[in-house]
Amino acid sequence: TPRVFSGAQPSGNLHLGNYLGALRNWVRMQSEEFETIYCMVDLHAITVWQNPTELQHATRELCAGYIASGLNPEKSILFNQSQVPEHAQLAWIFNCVARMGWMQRMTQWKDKAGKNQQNASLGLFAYPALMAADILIYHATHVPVGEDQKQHLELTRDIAIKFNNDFGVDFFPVTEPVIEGAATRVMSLRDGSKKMSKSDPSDMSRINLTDDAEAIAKKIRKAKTDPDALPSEAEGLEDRPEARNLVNIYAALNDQTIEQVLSEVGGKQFGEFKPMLADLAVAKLAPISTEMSRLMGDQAEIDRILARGAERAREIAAPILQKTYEIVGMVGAA
Ligand code: AQP
Repeated sequence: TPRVFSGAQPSGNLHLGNYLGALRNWVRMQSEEFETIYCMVDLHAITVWQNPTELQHATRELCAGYIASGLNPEKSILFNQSQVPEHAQLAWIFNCVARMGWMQRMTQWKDKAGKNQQNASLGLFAYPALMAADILIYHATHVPVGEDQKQHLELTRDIAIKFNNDFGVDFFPVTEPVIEGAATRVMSLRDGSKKMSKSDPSDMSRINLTDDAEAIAKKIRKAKTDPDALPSEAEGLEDRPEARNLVNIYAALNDQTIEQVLSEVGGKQFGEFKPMLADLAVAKLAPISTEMSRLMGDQAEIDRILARGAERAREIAAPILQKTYEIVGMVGAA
């Protein structure tokens, strides 16, 4: 069976972008057809400063968010990255395979490091090599992610290909990105040119999976829009990024196409459309948020799920790391 791997950073609250762009697809792939492995990538989170107490809380809450969204720890392997040391071990090998120039071209690096690259962590620069290790330590072939991760997945393929070439082996698979659904790039509610993200300082820019009905309604009511009515055709959304984003979110939450949505709401003002969107978002997200807080009531159970997941993950990862060491020529590996 083909193997699926993906993950999210415990660097803040899970938001609607994570849910529509990633999590929902992870749940869909949890089937007879695939073996599914989903990680909380805490080693990635610390590439920028994380308060240790908050990191612990965010990691457990992320696990609760995975389960509340529909991931089943019996069907999928759910675990925390740092509890499977093989990720960091393989990442070191990949640091030695990947080239500085490849990393320098990454748009996430450029965006997150900003103008002061000299002051960014070395880990932030090497982020994509660790991500390649996350995927390839399981020989995963399918990686469901949002649009923003496309470039990192191409780099994962480059690393696999270069490793195989350098050592004359056919060992690491070339992975396929799975970027699917109506909302592969959900934008900020405050700025239609920026993606919704955990690290945006404005909480009004995103809908968190932990938000209650009132907070969701308020954020949608205050979302940036333009003064025009909604168009009845998709072309009418061109050059209207905020309007397009809200229609897109509606379509994704309601499992409809943009065209279907516009045939129903075309001509309406935002004053009328926003409450419809808020009701829909509350209906879809409130059960997740309720389940998350229930799960967070028993942290020992979450820790048990993570420990069990790490054990199962290591059963797959350890032999692949050993084989990698052997290929590279490390004494004691074979
Ligand atoms: N806005 C989004 N729309 C669709 N998919 C998204 N993803 C993230 N944002 C959107 C997808 O969610 C998965 C987990 O990604 P992450 O943990 O890196 O989340 P983030 O919110 O992107 O986190 P940060 O800390 O705010 O990082 P930056 O700002 O650097 O992106 C991934 O599959 C991602 O594609």
